[in-house]
Amino acid sequence: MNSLSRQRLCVALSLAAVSLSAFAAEGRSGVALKLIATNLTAPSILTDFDGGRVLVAEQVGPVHLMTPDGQLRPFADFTSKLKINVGKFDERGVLGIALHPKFAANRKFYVCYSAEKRAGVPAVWDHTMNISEFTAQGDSADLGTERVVLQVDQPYFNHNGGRIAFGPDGFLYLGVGDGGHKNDINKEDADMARGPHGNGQDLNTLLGKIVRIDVDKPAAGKPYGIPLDNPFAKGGGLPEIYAWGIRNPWGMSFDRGGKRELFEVEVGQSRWEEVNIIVKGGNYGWNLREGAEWFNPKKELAPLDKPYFDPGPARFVDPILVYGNLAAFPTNGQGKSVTGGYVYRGKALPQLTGKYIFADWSRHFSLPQGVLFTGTRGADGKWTLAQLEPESHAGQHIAAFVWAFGEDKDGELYVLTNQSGALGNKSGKIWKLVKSAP
Ligand SMILES: [Ca+2]
Repeated sequence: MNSLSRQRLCVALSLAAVSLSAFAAEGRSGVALKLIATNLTAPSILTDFDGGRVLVAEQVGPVHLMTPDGQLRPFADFTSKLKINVGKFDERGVLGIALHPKFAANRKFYVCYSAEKRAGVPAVWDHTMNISEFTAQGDSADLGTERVVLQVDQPYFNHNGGRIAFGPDGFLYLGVGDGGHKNDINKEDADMARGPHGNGQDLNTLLGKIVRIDVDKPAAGKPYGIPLDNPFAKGGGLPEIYAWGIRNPWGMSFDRGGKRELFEVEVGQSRWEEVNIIVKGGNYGWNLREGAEWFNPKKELAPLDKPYFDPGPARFVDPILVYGNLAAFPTNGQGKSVTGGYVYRGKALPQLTGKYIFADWSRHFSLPQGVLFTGTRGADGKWTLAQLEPESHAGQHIAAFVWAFGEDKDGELYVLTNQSGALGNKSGKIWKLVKSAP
């Protein structure tokens, strides 16, 4: 291991050793979770719509308009368009929604969802992820207005990513997972039909990438255009690629303040959960690196002391934060699967301003034990992790699976949860982060 890698490893391990009780000792958070809506399955998206209302999507298909007091009315229903196992654990479904930057004028919005395989996809592959444009009419959307913008074929049901967001540059960003199964490597030689994998470092697939496209200027026979300064706009890789080395981006959002940075989280394999700031042309390491370690794709709990294969002159972008996965660190780990959130820019909770608010899905695969976190950038640019312990839900977890976060027009944040960790019942809830009672 070279000295730089050793230094990174030490940073990562020291972060993992910080105990939850140490965070709690910092005192009251001043934050509470206020229950806004119930009776949902797995609420996967909450995003601003208009007139103080937000769009709320359930991963299993229904999309609602929600008023500030939690009243829901139907907006659209993707149920019939999905390939999904309702009732089971599933990473497919309605995965991303973003309004066009000029939505007020053109009423266009974009949805990323898991569809049946398109023609020509090998039979052994699982599904096709569609990113489609729709046009709202009043307070509902006719799915017949669909214009498919981009399709990504998926070999497995898991690691889809599918979060989408418009950047301050007006382009649409999409996080795509590595294709699934595990380790970004084929599970056995007999299964080579799903590819040799190594998708994260392969610049000729959109799997394992952050993608950036221009939905307003279709060009070169495609339903979208390529921003001129995309890293491979002139060759060397697929022109849609903005950043690579990505595993499973379950969370991607632009900071609405500061430098408008793009925050992304990487659900890890077995040892490290990550938070990244995505930069153009950045290589985020997967599957050569997990967190700050050299990853071993053949034995995921045993990191290597050198890269699994020679990355050549590749330079990797370090995560801004990591925490240990309980699978590898049963005493010092802090969760199982990171859920991305937002940089807080609202007014109600000034103590959170500028912090990245996110979560771990649950400390237990079958029990609801999600944990909220803050990431804080220090004066030296380094980030520190702390548990965010709502006074309404004191303790090591909030007694729910944390499916997603949402943000309204005021920059206030919402936590989207359910009690099953699967897509089966109506235990899903929406909570707003509010000031706690004095
Ligand atoms: Ca990484």
